[in-house]
Amino acid sequence: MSMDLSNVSEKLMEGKVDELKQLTEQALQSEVNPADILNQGLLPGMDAVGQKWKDGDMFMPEVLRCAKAMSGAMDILRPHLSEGDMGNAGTMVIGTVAGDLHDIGKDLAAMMFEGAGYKVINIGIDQPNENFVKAVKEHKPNVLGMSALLTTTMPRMGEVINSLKEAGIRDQVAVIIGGAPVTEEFAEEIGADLYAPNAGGAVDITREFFEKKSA
Ligand code: B1M
Repeated sequence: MSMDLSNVSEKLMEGKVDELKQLTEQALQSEVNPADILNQGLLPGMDAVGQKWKDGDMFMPEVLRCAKAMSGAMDILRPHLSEGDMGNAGTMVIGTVAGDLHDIGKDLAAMMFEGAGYKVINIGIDQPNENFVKAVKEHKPNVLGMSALLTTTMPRMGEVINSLKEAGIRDQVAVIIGGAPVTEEFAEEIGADLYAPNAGGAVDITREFFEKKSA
């Protein structure tokens, strides 16, 4: 069933946690395609939040509230997405590097990948280098995502890549990095495969990467 999902985006942008949950449940009960709820409701809402935040039209407490609303809606939607009509794009392990407690951008990226059909193993914040390597060995993902928000913790990303090489598993996984201080140049410097300035773009460039690889 099709439905105008702009109210889903609006409730998300207003950070209405409970109302957004109710709306998501109602949409599912009305047999709206779960992928549409995500792609036409939640993700455009979250994109708009990101833009407002960038433009200085929204402040951190509001952004946190919106992320909480997104997360609550995703808890309801997730079982329907994994069962349903979104293909299994692969597996992703994602985490924030050691010494770094920032998780909002990392969780947004995790949600975007989940929405794009990835099975996402989110190992959390402040993860020692060896935990990334351990998770790659254990879950055999095709994508490893790392997030860093501090200039002092960015070097951990290169160290993880070196540890993957030492473990002989670097070639098994595409490494994507992101976070406010991270740049394309830095990604090249440390030998990451991909860099994304935002969580939504991360999914697109990963998709392109695998398409080129298999062409
Ligand atoms: Co922190 N903090 N913080 N902080 N904090 C920053 C990052 C800072 C820029 C603020 C500032 O000084 N202007 C600064 C870093 C300076 C630097 O190193 N360059 C800073 C600092 C200094 C600190 C502390 C050291 C402060 C202190 O204690 N003196 C401390 C460090 C703690 C630690 O980590 N060890 C600290 C603590 C905290 C809080 C705990 C209070 C809180 C974090 C809460 C949480 O995450 N649960 C916090 C916050 C909220 C911020 C700011 C204000 C906002 C970060 C955020 O969530 N942004 C931040 C200032 C800023 O960024 N303007 C700041 C929203 C989020 C959606 O954006 O994470 O960039 P972001 O994610 C983006 C992209 O980067 C990208 O996608 C998202 C958009 O779609 N992205 C990826 C991120 N990860 C990705 C991964 C990908 C792909 C894309 O693929 C894997």
